[in-house]
Amino acid sequence: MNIDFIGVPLFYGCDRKGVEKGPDKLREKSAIEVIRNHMEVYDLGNIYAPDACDEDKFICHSKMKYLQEIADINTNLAHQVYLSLHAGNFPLVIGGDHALGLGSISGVSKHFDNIAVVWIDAHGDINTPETSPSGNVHGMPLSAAMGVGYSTLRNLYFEGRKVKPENVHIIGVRDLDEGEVMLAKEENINLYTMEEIKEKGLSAVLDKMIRKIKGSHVDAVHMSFDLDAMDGELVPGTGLPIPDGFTEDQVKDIFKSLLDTGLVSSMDLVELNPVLDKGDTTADLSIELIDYVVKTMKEKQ
Ligand code: B3U
Ligand code: MN
Ligand code: MN
Repeated sequence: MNIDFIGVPLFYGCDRKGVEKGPDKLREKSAIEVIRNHMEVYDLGNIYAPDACDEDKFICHSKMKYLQEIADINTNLAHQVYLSLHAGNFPLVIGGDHALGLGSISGVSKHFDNIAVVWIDAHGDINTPETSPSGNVHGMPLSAAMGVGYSTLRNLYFEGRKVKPENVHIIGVRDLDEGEVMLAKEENINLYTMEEIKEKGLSAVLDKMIRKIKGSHVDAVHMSFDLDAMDGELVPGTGLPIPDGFTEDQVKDIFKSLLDTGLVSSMDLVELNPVLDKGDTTADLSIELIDYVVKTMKEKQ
């Protein structure tokens, strides 16, 4: 299996510039060479992101910023991810903000019959235009992937739901909006909060999640990693660092447990903002985590 490195220079989902520089920053930091130490890799370049005018951001929808741009970029990403999987490769999608998660999931969902999504994040990203406090679409991709929210997003790439809510696992969460709490309950989403992890320990929580994933008879797991899942001190180069997050070792434990299932088909790494970074702290950490994932995948082969 080869790795397909796919950049998504998208900031429209968080409405804060800098995050679109993530993919090129990681290339500069030798991401491709680091991956190639373990596995063959193809750099598929960046998905085209059209320029948009700040004043026009609500032109398509009064409660969602840059809806059309995000939908167009995500549709192209979905197709790229689908083609990558179809060729027998592992799409590694580098953001850019987390709105791209919808494109990734859509591509994975077209290729496989029944998928699980593990969303590693301080946030739920299951808002809808009605519950969102910000209008930022990076807070909405996972609900759209489950078939909840506005039609343009729900029906991206192909019509209807991309993942069943009971196959959605959100881990590391510690900043949910009110509407998100309600939706998680209504839809029976699996939430593994930081509170629960502190109380029971990460390995007990991971055991529970892995058991559930294995019992759900999915044919693939998409792993979507938002850097803000980590402790705010470790990731200054992300939009809004939040305290009480994961350590580097904990994130590696999550990756390892998932990769050990042999089900992980694809991965996102998102919300690296090189402009906000202190030195290259967050970029270097991202490289270390990519190295770890690919090394672990190689050992499994
Ligand atoms: N839940 C809030 C904040 C947020 C979501 N994702 C990030 N921040 N990074 C919202 O705007 O939906
Ligand atoms: Mn996120
Ligand atoms: Mn987040």
